[in-house]
Amino acid sequence: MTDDDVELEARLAEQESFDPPASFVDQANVTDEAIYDEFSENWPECWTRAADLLSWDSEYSTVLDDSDEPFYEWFADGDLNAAYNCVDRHVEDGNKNRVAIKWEGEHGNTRTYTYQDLYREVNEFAATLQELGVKENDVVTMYMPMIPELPIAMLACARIGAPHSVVFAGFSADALATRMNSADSEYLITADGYYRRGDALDHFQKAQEGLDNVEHDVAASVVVDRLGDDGFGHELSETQYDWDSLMDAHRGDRVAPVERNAEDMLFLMYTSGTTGEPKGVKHTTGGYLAYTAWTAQSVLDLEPGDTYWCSADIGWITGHSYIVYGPLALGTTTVMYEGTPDYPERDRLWDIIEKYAVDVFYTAPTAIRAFMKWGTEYPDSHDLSSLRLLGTVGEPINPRAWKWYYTHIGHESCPIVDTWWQTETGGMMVTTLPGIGTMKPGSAGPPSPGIDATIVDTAGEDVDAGRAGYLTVNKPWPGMLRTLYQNDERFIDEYWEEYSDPDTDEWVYFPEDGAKIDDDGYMTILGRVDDVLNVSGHRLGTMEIESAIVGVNGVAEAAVVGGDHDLKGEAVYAYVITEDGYAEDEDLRESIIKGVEDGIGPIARPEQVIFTEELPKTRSGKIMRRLLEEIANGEELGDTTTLRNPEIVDEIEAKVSGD
Ligand code: 6R9
Repeated sequence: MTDDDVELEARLAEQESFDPPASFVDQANVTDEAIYDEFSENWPECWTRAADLLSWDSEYSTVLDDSDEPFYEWFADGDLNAAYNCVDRHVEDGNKNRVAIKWEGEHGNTRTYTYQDLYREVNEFAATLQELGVKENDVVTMYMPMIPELPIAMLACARIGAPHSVVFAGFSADALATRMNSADSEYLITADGYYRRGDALDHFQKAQEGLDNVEHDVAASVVVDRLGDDGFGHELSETQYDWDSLMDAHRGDRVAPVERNAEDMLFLMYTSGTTGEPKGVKHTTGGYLAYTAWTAQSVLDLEPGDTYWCSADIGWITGHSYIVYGPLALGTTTVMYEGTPDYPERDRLWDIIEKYAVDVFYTAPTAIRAFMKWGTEYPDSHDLSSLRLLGTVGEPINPRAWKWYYTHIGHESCPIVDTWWQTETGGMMVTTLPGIGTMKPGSAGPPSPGIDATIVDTAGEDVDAGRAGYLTVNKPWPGMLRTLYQNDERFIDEYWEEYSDPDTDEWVYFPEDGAKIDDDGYMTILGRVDDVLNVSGHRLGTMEIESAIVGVNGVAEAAVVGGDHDLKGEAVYAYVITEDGYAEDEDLRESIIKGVEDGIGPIARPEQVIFTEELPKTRSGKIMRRLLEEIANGEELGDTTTLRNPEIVDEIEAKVSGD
């Protein structure tokens, strides 16, 4: 580091708040603080402002129907089509030649889709889906890498009113089968493979293993040929079709967008919860699209002429809302990248930003921590002056990482939005608005306009500033999940039971995050308070990992907790009891790791497997996870007096610390 750098770091280390630069404010979409009052005074009618960003086939007459709480309905008697809103209307508005998707493959090969190109491909794939027998309301599963065929397939589904269920390509074959079974999905769109750090990966093999475990008949699968000559030569069965051949047969076909009711399902997205079964979060057409378009406009400050890049994977909610639906609804150019940030070099992302002159960049703290570790020479070797705004999502960002991002990527001239939200919320909920709010590194900011969020204690009373409590949302919002797929009961149990009061008919949404608030109403998110881990910004249930581990031959019992990790935020620690007759050896450790990779995916791979004779349990037989977490973190241990077997704690601790 130069002397200037040292001086800069010292100055920034002291600074606790930052105002958005005037150059940004001058051009921002939202700059008047009065928006907060406007939304709260006119709630719920304020949400017409979001709905007005869309084109409706028939106008809605009520904004919010709350006659059957918590099964809220938004814009309920309106009709619209999401694909029409994300594609056709931009073509009709004279913007057919504007770029919709800029795709960058891992090897540097690129593809550009104008809105006209996207219109053509979405229509042709919609015709293909119809030919395969897909009807309105059939759930179509997608298990695809980051290639343009993924958003094309999603939008083609939206065009014909078939909800999609996208399964992250890094998830295992088992995870695919579980999700297809749960959604009774008879159609799969997948790919032969993709590239990772220069290697061709065989994705079709995994998809095939998943299909083998689907309990019902699968009517058709479509396979994109991504690898060409690098492919693995798999034969397609009678119900498996090659994407290109199908598309060739439908060249020039057009399919009229189906009028969907605002409350009709747009997609399902499975996410982790406290039990082993992933939850099928249901999002609808009107509320979700209005909410993602509105937040993309007000928080990401997107405008049609922008080139915008969100480096998430479309397999997660962030990619659904802020690579596909929000940006395309606004007519923006959205960038998609297939590979990893460090291939072929650690400057790949900065190279892409420079190459496409990206205006707005949205990424995750786990990535920022890796960039920091790699050093400033990588971003410094690129011209990043096109950037106007930066964003983060997925986990808390510590002030040091925030300041690094602000200085070395934003060069002190881009505001940062630290956006708290969830799969279930559909879009951003707690964040500053970049043209208005003072930013405080480490704190996401106030609830967005129209979002009534508070931080409460276990009794539901507001906590004082500075004290830790639980984040709650007291009023519904258009982007919210409507239910868990075919499981209304679990929907109520998981999100509403905790803080709602049926006597007064007050319904409160509980996201299962801890948080605190300061005197200015800024919220700092402290992390999950349930058994959900956040590994590199990816949401994983401890129960899912445990059930993968106990499925391994030789394992009797397992407890999984999260331990602090410099880069991943949290890492998986697995405490394992072996069955009698099995050695606690390297072979078993490897089988356990493989069991987790096969059951969930490599992202859930345990950082450490710790064999133990017993797990610390309370007298009533509950595993004391808190202690296991403290051990993983090398922290001083809390109270062990309620344990049935306190002596085991020292033994486990010695194993983890290597003493
Ligand atoms: C969008 C997304 C949701 C969980 C959420 C919280 C954590 C997300 C955050 C954040 C602190 C932020 N989270 N954004 N924590 N600051 N800005 O990530 O959805 O995968 O469902 O995860 O992620 O714990 O509850 P999802």
